Amino acid sequence: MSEEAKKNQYSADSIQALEGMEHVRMRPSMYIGDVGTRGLHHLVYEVVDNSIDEAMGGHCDTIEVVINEDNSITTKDNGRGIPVGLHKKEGVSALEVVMTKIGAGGKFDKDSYKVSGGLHGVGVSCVNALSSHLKAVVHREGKVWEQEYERGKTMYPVKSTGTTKDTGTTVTFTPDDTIFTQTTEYSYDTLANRMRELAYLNKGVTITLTDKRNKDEKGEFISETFFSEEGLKEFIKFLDETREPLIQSVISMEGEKNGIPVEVAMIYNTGFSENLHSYVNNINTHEGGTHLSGFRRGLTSTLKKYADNSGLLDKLKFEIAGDDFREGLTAIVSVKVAEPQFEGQTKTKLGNREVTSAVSQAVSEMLTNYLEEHPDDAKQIVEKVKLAAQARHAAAKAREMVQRKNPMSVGGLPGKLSDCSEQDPTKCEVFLVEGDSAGGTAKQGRDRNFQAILPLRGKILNVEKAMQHKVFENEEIKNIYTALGVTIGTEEDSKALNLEKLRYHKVVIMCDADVDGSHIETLILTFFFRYMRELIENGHVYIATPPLYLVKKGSKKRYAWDDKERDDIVESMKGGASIQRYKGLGEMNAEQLWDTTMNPEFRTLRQVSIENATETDRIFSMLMGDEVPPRREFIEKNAVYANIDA
Ligand code: 0RA
Repeated sequence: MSEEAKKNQYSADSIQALEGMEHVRMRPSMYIGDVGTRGLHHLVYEVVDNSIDEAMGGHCDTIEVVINEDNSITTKDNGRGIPVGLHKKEGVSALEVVMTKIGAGGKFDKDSYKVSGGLHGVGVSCVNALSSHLKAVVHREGKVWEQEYERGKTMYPVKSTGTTKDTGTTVTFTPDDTIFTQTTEYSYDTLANRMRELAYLNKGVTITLTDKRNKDEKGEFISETFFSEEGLKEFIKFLDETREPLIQSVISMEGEKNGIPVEVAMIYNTGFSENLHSYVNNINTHEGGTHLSGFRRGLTSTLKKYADNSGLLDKLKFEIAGDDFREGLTAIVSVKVAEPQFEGQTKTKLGNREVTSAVSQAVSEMLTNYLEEHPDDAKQIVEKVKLAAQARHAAAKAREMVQRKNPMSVGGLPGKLSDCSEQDPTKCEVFLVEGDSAGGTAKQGRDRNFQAILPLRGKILNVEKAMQHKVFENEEIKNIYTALGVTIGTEEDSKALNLEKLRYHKVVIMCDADVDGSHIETLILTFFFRYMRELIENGHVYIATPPLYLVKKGSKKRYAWDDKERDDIVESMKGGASIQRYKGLGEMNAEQLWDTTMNPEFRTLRQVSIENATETDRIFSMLMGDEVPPRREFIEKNAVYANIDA
């Protein structure tokens, strides 16, 4: 190539790179999912993932994440440092290529478990494109190198600013507020949950998180260090902390099967729910996939074989089903797959066929050994399976009742439901209201065209503590199923929720703004989380926010949702204002309820989403489970919705 041609080639490539970066800025959601809170936090995960990659390759053991005072983020690792030498094809430093070229990925070696597809693994260049400013500092080859960027555009060529004995990469970025228009404020808890999870998933790596925006009582920055020596074994204990163990030890294994690194940990508790968590390359695969199928297969076949041989199930009159082996089971499956294929609605379902048998074999070997070495535990587990099978028979009958009712016929709808007249579910809303009296007010206040009211009697069943058949037999819960028109069982999955006939696309929980109200709200959310998770995942669940105060002066009336707002209003009224505190929905008349809480023009609905299913699961079991102390501690420390980003 002539010099002239080379120059043209270079500028053509850099134009392409620029276009890539421009494209990220034009369509950020394509790369990071959304530009709300989730996307904002995703930027941090993206950079940290690269450091974790270094750690997985054995090149790094410490990662520091700092939320700076101005909500910019600094991540620092002691990996090899991003290469700074000339990138032959691009004609600039490799650092610049990694930072400004979409799809350059980062690693030039193919054998790292870098995630393609899904949300992670889009590259640090994406973070750069979506930051108003980013600075990369690399310690490598005895020198300190740096480069800065503005909205992804290089400000100056990579320069050396000093010497060093260390290696590693430090990235400081400020999310662009013209992209993240909703918020650029980082949540410490959200980041802490992810860093904790990463520490468990990558044992031996120390991850610290520091919040420079806040100081504690001692005048020190809030900071936590996450480190796990035993990985999943400790993760399981953390997840099941508030459940009563059935067996004392964690059953776990770590190894490679058919070239696929597999890690599994499981424990049985005395509860009834099944809590399976699965990860691929450190990403939580909410929708499961081939690795989870492999786990189930290995578990079922091994336990079945053991139970049959042991003769413990001889007197049982019916077949044991797969589900029976998983009651009271908490398990984590983590695999590393070189080229993962992600499928499903949220692209969190692993599709790679070869993974099923790898995991299944790993689980069989692990469990066979364990059962042989721990006959007492084995007996406990089999006894529990037997009980589960018996309970399942009772539940199947109760569930049939829920399934059989046809919600489309008016006759099938619950008597307590005041339905709306609109037939198009996308336009319809249903309010689940605590108590008959508030239900009455809501019924008068609503717009009957598109708003339906379902009053619930007092506290609904705590599903966290109830066996399945009790849940399906519960009147209030049956009413929710029939009113919503959702049934259990699809062609693919007999336990999946069928939302095809969902009658309202907005399901609004409306409770008093007091302690009792929030308890009831939590009970309903627990039910949705355990039995109708798809409803939450598809964005159908909302929480209404009734005001706390009415401030009046003469004929002037204004509502306040918190103390500050109340004080501001009182001040703006310049004396003589009276304050009424609403203790419950019942104290409002129909018109007030409509104006403040139900009218789509003025109300605020909080949409419920699941930010981190693993953490949410732990919190529900803590809040609603048996052990009181952790619950009290949690309630004292946090609001109830710490992890339900509503
Ligand atoms: C490209 C190649 C190599 C490492 C990295 C990128 C790298 C990226 C990030 C981002 C944050 N921390 C990071 N650490 C490393 C391989 C380096 C080599 O072969 O020496």
